[in-house]
Amino acid sequence: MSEDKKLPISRRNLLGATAGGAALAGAFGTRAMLTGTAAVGAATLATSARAAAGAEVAPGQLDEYYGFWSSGQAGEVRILGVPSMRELMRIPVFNMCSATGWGTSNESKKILTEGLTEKTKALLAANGKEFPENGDLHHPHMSFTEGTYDGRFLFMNDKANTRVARVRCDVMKCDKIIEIPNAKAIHGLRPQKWPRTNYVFCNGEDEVPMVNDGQILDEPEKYVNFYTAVNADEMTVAWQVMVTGNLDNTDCDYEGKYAFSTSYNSEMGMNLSDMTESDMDHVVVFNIAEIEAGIAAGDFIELNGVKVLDGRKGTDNKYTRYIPIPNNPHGCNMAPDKIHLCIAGKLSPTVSVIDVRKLDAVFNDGADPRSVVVAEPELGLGPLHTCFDGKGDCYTTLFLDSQVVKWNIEDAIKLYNGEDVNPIRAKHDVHYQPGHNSTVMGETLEATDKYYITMNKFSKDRYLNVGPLKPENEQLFAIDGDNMTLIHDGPTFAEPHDSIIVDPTKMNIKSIWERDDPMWADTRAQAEVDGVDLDDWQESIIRDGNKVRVYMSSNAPNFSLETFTVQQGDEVTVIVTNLDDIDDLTHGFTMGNHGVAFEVGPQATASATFVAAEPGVYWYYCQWFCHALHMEMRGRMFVEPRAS
Ligand code: K7E
Ligand code: CUA
Ligand code: CA
Repeated sequence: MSEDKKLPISRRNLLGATAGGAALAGAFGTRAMLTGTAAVGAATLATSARAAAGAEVAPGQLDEYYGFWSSGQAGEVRILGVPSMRELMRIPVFNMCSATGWGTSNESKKILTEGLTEKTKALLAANGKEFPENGDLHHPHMSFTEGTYDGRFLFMNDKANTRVARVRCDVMKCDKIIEIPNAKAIHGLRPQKWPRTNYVFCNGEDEVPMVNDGQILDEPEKYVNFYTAVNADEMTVAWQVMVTGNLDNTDCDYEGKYAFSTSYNSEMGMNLSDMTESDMDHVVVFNIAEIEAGIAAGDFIELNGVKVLDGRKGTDNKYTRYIPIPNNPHGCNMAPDKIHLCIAGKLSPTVSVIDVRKLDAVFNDGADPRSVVVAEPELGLGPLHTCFDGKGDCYTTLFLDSQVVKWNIEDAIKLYNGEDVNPIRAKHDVHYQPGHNSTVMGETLEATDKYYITMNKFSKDRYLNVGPLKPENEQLFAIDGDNMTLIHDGPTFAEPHDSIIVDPTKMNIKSIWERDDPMWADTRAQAEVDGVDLDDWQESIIRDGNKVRVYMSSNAPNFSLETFTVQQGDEVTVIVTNLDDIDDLTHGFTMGNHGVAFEVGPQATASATFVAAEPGVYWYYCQWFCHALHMEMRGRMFVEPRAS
């Protein structure tokens, strides 16, 4: 290569073929490298290390664990096998899905629209939409019973449109989505851990006027923020607490007493310099029993149908306490020792450790809020999130350092008390800029030291160039013993934001739908009115004014209707019931040129409605490969010209 054709300096050029920021760090001696493995090229390491760690998943072999992944601005949940990291399924939630018809089928549209406020419905209608077609899904978390996952539901937030959704784990489909009134930009979300998930705690990130009707605009001193408890069984808002400052991430204890939320904008600043002005922000602590007593005593205002309590700073209230924490804190993670809450400092290189047993005194005896902080170790630059191995060690991501730091809570407490100990056990480079991280069952009382996943925001020059938009990157480590061994390193599409890793023994997943599943209860009720038996072979075309309901069954490789005829301008609803009851035999229904396609799983019923606006012959077909004669599984819709 001639001098003038030299590539620009990049990590790859600097290091040769096996990229690794680890080697870079080692070569320049800028970071404490406490593990021996990190300096080896990541790609070669992963293959051999996987075998050594006993984490090989041969073709056809099942993974040890389920991983439930968020997808950030892609709006869906993904199911991965851990440790193979094979993507097993995608669950559309806040996005539109071409494959499954989420956002197109009547069943999904009902879920996407019914939980919206009237104001949002009107706003969307003015923009030609029935529901938001995007979402920003950050935090997927499973329902709990007595401190561990119970396999019933997953809950997740949509920051973009202030929503909370629930996924049924028996069929891995979303069954409820609600918009949270009053709050703006639901970000942090956690299910109650004890005694069970009666509440899903979630918080708005953005501050707005208490009544946001345009009367107050650029008067930030009149803005508030709302902490919300959703009734997890009914998917309704149980209560809200108004707070001072914004709210970022949330978690709760293992006793059902307290919930917590970080605030990076205690300043109530409206621009970057104002939001980062103060050395200390805070964590808000919510006292669940006092809030419930306040509701019972009528100490609330009703705002857009929600009971709202006043927990603002400076008011003499029993509902909240504000614990000063340095500096724009982010992650909020309750340790499985039931005692320690870890607050990541973000702009501060520290993690603040709160002993939740000391909170009673702050609420009841006026103890200094800072007295609950029992350790504040300096761990590195940009601490964002912490996860746990169940043995007293923590893993905290360092965004700016592109590292994970393993550290010990008890030693951090000793250091805080003046003892000469180093709580840091190891630092390991990750590629690059990690956000969330997870261990197996790590946010439950059954946390393990089995695997550790780090979800990194940048892949930079790590993969073949795919254009200006690069993939993100995630890395899986085996963490049993004292080592961290990299066993997977791979790109992901936007955005591996957060994940949980779940023991399959917690799950109870169906392989075939129940015929009377509530997902299509409305359709079943309509079929009864129409005199159609959804459980039997169907060839019924019901006309109801200009509405036409077309009932058909599928049985590989046939639809029960090879043709049906409607009139130009009819509103046509096609209802397909898949009478196949064989594992993995999904059909679909795609109506050509009408923007209609949906999945019909074994024993499921699904439907979509469209207007047959233009006369002609239109083919419909099954879009899920179901049989050797799958291509032949098709039929014609005749649209007769309107009689003039
Ligand atoms: Cu979970 Cu990014 Cu939404 Cu941290 S937040 S990274
Ligand atoms: Cu049925 Cu393809
Ligand atoms: Ca701040």
